[in-house]
Amino acid sequence: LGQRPKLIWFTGLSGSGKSTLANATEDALYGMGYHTYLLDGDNVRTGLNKDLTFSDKDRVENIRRIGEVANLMLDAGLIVISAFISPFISDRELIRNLVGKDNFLEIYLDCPLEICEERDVKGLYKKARQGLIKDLTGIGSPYEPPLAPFEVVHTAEEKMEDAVARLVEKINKKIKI
Ligand code: GGZ
Repeated sequence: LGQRPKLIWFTGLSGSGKSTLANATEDALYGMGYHTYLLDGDNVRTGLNKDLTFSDKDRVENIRRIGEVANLMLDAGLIVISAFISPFISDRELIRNLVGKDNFLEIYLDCPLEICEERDVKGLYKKARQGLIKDLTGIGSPYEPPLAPFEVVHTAEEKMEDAVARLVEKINKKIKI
């Protein structure tokens, strides 16, 4: 394959735009001829990880398994894109070390909690405020932002198309041969 395998790791709060941006980034890279695969909650938390909850312990296991699967996909030569909250620095560092520092492109979707809460696509924040969900990230469970990500997107400020164009240009430099 004419590509250098990389793991493009989106991290951020629920509602920060991970799925949207990850999907658009995958579409763009696929359109450029790259062989990609997108891992997200829709295909992982419903299948491989359907036994896991949102306790700290299960989030750690969720991310560990995703890292191992992504690592196999890198072995197969793919450009792997992932979109999980992945709230803990230590778990993301484990994956960085697992796949190799140069292969891990961490992208932080920096979006104020208030904005994520306003968007509340699935009504999870409302439920958390009502006390119906105890462990929602940002309310009852912590989120630890990356200290030195490959790239940051301020999703409340930047237009999605602009962010995708910027990301794709920067990613392309790392994956092209
Ligand atoms: C966080 C939750 C929770 C709780 C359900 N905390 O925005 P969404 O809805 O569509 O995506 C979120 C998804 C988070 O799963 P991850 O596997 O990415 O999380 S982690 O990396 O922390 O393991 C959210 C939904 O699941 N969701 N309950 N309590 N997100």
